Amino acid sequence: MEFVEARDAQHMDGMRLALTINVCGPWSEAAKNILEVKDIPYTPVAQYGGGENPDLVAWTGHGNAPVAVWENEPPRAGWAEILMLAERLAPEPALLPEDPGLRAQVFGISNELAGEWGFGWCRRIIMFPPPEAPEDVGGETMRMLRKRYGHTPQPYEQAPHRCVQILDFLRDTLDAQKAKGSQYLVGDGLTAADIYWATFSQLLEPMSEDRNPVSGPMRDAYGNVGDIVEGAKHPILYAHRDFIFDEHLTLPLDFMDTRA
Ligand SMILES: N[C@@H](CCC(=O)N[C@@H](CS)C(=O)NCC(=O)O)C(=O)O
Repeated sequence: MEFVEARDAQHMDGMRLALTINVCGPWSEAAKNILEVKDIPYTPVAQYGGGENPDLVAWTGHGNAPVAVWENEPPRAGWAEILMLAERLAPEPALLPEDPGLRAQVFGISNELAGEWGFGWCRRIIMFPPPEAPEDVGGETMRMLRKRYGHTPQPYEQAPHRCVQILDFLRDTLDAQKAKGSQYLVGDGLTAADIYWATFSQLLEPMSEDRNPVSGPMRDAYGNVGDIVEGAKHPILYAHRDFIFDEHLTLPLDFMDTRA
């Protein structure tokens, strides 16, 4: 991926999307996939994971990723705001159903995956040292990540149980949908909820390296979910994400910096 530095991207037109460089970040991957499904061209902007990202902060007010900046509109950093921006710029294909009940389901499921104390949030907490560990354990990157994402409404030890609760819920939802003849999480077509699960599922078990090039210690960290979450690796969750990637998204995942 041809990343552009924030200090240069801020002077460019169109859509600029800050993405964590060289990392398979599920929030970043989801934002990318939403734009790609809708054929919205974007300039990938480098965000350095766990870094201060001073140029990005000066430009957008945010130091993490993703951040979507369309022309000279206010930057969007939350998953729902990025989704709504994409829906506005390219209404088709819609990733939100028109029916308010189905729409609420898409927002609800997506928030269970991408919201605070959702699946992604809790999986990240599981990767952190325990809260009582000294601030400098794991170096500067870990210190920054704990500072940004270590605040939780419940104690850290609840995080694996929360992951299981969400994974069981997704399994039950997919089972019920299958019984109705649908392979999608909501209704009978692709929605944002499917994209969020396909991307966030990398934190349950990354796809094979030919599909997701995450490697080394990061691959281990993504797949080692611990005993409690291990029991919720339901086959239907993998079948769904493979279907979504094969039918609707681009493979292999592309998050590595290709600049010379
Ligand atoms: N603001 C996002 C969440 C973004 C988020 O959690 N980003 C993480 C993904 S691991 C990140 O940028 N981590 C690297 C960093 O903070 O430097 C949302 O609400 O959708």
